Amino acid sequence: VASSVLGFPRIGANREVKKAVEAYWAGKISADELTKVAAEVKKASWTSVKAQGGEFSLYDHVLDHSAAFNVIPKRYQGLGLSPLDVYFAMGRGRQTEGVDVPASEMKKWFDSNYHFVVPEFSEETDFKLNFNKAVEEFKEAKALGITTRPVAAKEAKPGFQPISLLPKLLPLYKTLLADLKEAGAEWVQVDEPILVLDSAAGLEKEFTSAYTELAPVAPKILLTTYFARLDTNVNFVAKLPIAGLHIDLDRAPAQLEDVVKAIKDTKIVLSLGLVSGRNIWKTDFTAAIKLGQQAIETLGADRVIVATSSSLLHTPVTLASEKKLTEEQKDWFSFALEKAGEVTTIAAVLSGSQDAARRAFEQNSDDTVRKRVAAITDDQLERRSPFSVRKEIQAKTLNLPKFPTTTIGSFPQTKEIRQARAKLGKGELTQEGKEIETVVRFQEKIGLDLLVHGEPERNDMVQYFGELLNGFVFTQNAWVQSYGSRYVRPPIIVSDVSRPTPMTVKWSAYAQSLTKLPMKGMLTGPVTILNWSFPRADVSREIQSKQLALALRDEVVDLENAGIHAIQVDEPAIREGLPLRRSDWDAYLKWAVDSFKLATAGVTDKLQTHSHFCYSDFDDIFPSIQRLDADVISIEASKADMKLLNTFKQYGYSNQIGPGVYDIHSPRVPGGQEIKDRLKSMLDILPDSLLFVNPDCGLKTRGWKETEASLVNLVEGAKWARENYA
Ligand code: THG
Ligand code: ZN
Repeated sequence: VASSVLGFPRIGANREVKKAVEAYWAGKISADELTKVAAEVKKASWTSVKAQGGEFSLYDHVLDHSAAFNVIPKRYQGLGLSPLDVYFAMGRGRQTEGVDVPASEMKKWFDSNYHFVVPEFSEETDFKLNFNKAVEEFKEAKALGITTRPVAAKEAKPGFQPISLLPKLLPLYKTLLADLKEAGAEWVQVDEPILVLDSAAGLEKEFTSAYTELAPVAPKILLTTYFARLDTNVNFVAKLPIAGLHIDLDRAPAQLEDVVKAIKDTKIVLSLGLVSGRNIWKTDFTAAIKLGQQAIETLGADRVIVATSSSLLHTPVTLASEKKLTEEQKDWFSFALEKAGEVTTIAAVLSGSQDAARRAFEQNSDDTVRKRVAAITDDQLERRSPFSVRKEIQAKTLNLPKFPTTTIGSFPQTKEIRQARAKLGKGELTQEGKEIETVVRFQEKIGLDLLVHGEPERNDMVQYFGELLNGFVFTQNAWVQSYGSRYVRPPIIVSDVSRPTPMTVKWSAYAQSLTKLPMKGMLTGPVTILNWSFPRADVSREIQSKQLALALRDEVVDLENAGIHAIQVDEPAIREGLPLRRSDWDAYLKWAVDSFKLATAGVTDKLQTHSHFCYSDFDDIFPSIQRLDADVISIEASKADMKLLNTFKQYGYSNQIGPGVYDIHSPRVPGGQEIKDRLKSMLDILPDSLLFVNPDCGLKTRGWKETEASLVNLVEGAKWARENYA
């Protein structure tokens, strides 16, 4: 029984790649030096994993394919930039002498916290093969004496149908695959995660003709699916001219039987995704081996490969970097390098050359928490009065002008504040206190209406709460890529969750004491804390979410009692947590929305609740957004068109909305006119009494200079709106 890994983290054990990329952007190192760092990290992961898979990227693997196939929008061409700088300009925008281009749109990769750069196909796209990354990496590894299995992702973007362009793209794939074969690759992994979506059911014809054309010139194709089940799509997949098929048995173990049955009479080799690429728990060997044996029984050992369920991109590099976890905790977990080891072990057990090890992880449970979850009632989920009543009451308490200006919560995090936070530990109102005062005075000076304290005490909006709640464990170096050079360190939920003491009250109350303007409290919602953590594997996501909701409910009530009149509970991850198959949506949306309401409904009508969503791709779950019943929601609408706002209108959304008036993910400063134009197009659709004016996300990653310039323009835009829409 063979074993394989579908892909590996590319950050490097000590964040070498992240640091080098940022140093290159800052002009501190050259392109050659950057390439050298990348080569060393690739070498380290290929040698330590002996990986068959192992695609690398300096920013995003989807962007790599766009660059390779010349899917480069006009605005990035003819700027006199090197190919590498064009690549980075597409990823993050660029504002240097003579060049001013915004970034391409980013979207969440299926249901993960990873963002990919969305390729912009158009009739004008001049498809050609600029370089062949797969071949280059294959040769690079081969020179090190390692035979990797290159990865060629096909157009696997959820919700996008550039299928009409397939005839233009196919010849390029043909060249790419033929070159790989010529370079000596035996297998090629072709990622088609789209096959786990309902929408792929209509693509049988396209798949059949594409693969019939590719197979004869390509190395053996391992068609790779992940994150959910193939369902009936397996019926046509089994007939494709492919040599191997990979399925995710971590997310969808029940599909094994159907898939085995469908390919039984073919020669297709089945790659079993037994080791999770999405969590950090040790694999349940007993269950994995049982699935492996089940496959071998019908297909024979020669036709079975043991693999990770997906790329390990979504897991941290290695447990070896963790010096603070207890031995017991280390025994529960498995990161990318350890998972590569598990894959080999399971394959060895299935081949009969090794005994199965026992998986040991025991959880503690907290009876008080369990009882409280069991006792949740429906009226705990509802505010006291409907929005129309609350709106009047809140208008008196908060006294905000029309088109109120506000921000999403975080302000720039300078090196000084990061260092102070690391040195002092939590809870000491010294450096952070000074920073809060600076941020408050800054907002007063700029003329914002609803203030925030800026969150200087927080590293990450999820990690911060995890550290203060019972039931979580933390790592020192378990970074996972979120987008480009930005990484997060998800906390790990290991037992029942509760709140030992208030978490944010001291900061918010202090910030409010500094100003007469209203201060907004800032919390992260239960669904988002859950989605951006590594959840437990022994308890449902629903239970974990409700435990988090109860802890947050207490915090919200404490904030109100401390004199805060507006509280934002962010749920940016609510959409990404949506199951990939439509038939699973309702159950998820029920507990996800209930959790948010449970967290926010414990207050009086005077309290204005806010919520924020990043990448607001929720046309299709709109009724659930409505059901949240937040008094104000802020959404990303700066890059997308105004389609989303039309959805709000169409559903008769009547609570308040702040569609982002500019994109904070890029260092670019939006012009004053640009913001007015945006407001104008928003007001063409939405009633003026509902509109808040804000950026599209938190300002943590921005510098102070561009933040000031941008917010000055934003406030000017709101004033303009007040004059013109009186
Ligand atoms: N927290 C978590 N997940 C997220 C976000 C978040 N996913 C979506 C979105 N926000 C992604 N955005 C970011 C923005 C900034 C950073 C990471 C993800 C970031 N990271 C620092 C870095 O890579 O240099 C490291 C973080 C730190 O210093 O603690 O700035 O907000 N969980
Ligand atoms: Zn956001």
